[in-house]
Amino acid sequence: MQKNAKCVYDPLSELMAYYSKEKIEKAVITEKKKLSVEDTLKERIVDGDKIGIEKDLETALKKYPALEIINNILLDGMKTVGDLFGSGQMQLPFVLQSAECMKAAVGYLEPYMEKVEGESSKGVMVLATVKGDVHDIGKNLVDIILTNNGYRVINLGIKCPLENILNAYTENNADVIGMSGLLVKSTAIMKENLELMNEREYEYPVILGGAALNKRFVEGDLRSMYKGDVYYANDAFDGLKFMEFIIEHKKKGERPKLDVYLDPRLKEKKIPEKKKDFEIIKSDVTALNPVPLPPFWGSKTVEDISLDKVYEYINEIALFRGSWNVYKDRSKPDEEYDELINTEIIPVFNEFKLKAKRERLLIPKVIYGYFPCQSEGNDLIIYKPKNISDSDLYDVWENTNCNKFNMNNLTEWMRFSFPRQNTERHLCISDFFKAKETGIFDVAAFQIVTVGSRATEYAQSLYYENKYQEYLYFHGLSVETAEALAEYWHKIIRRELAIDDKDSDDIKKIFQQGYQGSRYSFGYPACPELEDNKILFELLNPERIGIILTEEWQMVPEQSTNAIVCYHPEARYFFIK
Ligand code: B1M
Repeated sequence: MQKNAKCVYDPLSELMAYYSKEKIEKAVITEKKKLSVEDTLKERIVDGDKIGIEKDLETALKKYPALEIINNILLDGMKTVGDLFGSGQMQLPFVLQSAECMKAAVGYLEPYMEKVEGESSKGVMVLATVKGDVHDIGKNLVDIILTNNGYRVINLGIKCPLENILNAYTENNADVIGMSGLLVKSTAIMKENLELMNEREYEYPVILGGAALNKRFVEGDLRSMYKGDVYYANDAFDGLKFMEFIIEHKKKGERPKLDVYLDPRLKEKKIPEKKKDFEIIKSDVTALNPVPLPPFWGSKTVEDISLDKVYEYINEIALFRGSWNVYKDRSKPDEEYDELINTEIIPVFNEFKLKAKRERLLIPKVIYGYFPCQSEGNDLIIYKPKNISDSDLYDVWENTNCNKFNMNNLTEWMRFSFPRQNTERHLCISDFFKAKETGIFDVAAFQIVTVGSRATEYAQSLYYENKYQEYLYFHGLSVETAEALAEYWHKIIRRELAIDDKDSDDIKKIFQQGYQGSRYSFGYPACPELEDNKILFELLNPERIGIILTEEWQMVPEQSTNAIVCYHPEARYFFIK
């Protein structure tokens, strides 16, 4: 039997119920209605109401075998949950609450079933985040939704080589392969995996999902090259929809007829003429700007940072909509959404912030520094003092006369090569720094921030304890706190460079670059190469605050982010196409 099958008291549900007048009223109505046990159980699943569900399950067991309760009653409830989610009437955190309830109910019924491994499931998916990618949550959400809709999921975890996926597929007599990944590079890995499967003449059905994918790439390009069937899932419920579709056809012994997706916009789109080499021009970014003087050169670590201060920089829209997936339904009045945010979401937000602080689940740490630099074409050269010892290098460079840098006392240390736009303003990050030929030394700031490994461990523990809703809430809070720390530290850097007089007083405007300069994270559109993390790590040595780099250039702990900070007044976000 599952550890948490007995459901007595759940503080989070209690808290949410406390704030959810609507639910309390509903509970009273339900009581009055005296529903049948079948309807009561269904309603419990839809409401995610697991406390005391054993009593109803006991009643149902007098009428039906356990497996029938699962297949005919509980799964029916989950189907309603899926429909409500699909039509925008139910938000992801509440879907997860339902899934938790489903898991607890199934856990309770398990001892009553004669279990033959795999026999009771509707189908089997082998699911993994692909090689080189450490993102967990998207894949885990897919696992939760499929598992609690009657499918068996073999979750192989992150950074998974194709060989492991194929072995698990055979060993478990699976029906579908599911691959997930958040990085742009992961889309290439997925393609490579399908090519290898072609070579070996495997035609297994494959569902792909993750932020860097899109329908045109998967159901256009990949579908036309892969000999088996491949589907693009935009979210976890799409994954469920395709799983159902595949199994349905498999049962009938037929292969579905699938169209190759053609992007309608492509028909009209004119292919831009490629610029000839001599036409590639430098941008018109001014070089007349004054260079600010940083308070120190070199780098330092900062560990005693107030979490409350960091919380002030959390972008609530990114957290509520992006990470927690609580969206506005356009067909409904704004007031309804505001009510949901104020009565359900904000109290949860406040509760989790307190919990993280009280239990030291999020520990902000920063490493940052200011370095003399010059640009050379698309390159940014970072200098260090000549003859500096290794032990002094990764520290504040004491006794460095800030005003007297010249080629006699500096030597080239690192070099970033940034790409340049081949349209629009032909921008390149290096344009925001003084060119080498001017003889002037400029200042580049770099920062790496983290909220620590305890955040990852705690999020994982919630997932393994089947506390799905808390998992989503806490994971979202932890990643958005890392992002908030980056925003906060960028503010400190602007203050230290004395350019913060341009800062907006409105935090929402700060999130839209309401300040002078720009913070560019490696892997984002203006500097898309994740490999640049390697140079940054040599520059700052963030192992000093417990951050390491994987061989695929991702940072561990997961809740970490880095950036180059440009103070130049014309530095704004831009895209390299
Ligand atoms: Co960053 N990040 N991030 N980030 N981040 C991305 C992933 C990025 C795409 C943003 C962008 O460029 N627009 C970009 C990667 C681009 C690239 O590959 N070059 C990026 C980058 C560059 C980075 C850093 C490298 C930046 C830096 O510091 N230099 C850095 C790396 C961190 C590290 O190494 N540890 C970084 C850091 C961070 C934060 C820590 C601040 C934070 C957390 C990251 C994390 O989750 N581990 C963060 C966030 C929040 C994002 C975005 C905005 C959101 C990611 C997320 O958590 N989504 C993201 C951009 C975006 O997605 N719009 C971005 C919520 C999650 C539940 O969704 O995993 O997509 P997702 O799963 C969904 C669906 O995709 C689908 O269902 C799920 C649920 O509905 N799905 C499937 C997924 N798999 C499926 C499989 C299926 C079916 C459906 O069937 C098999």
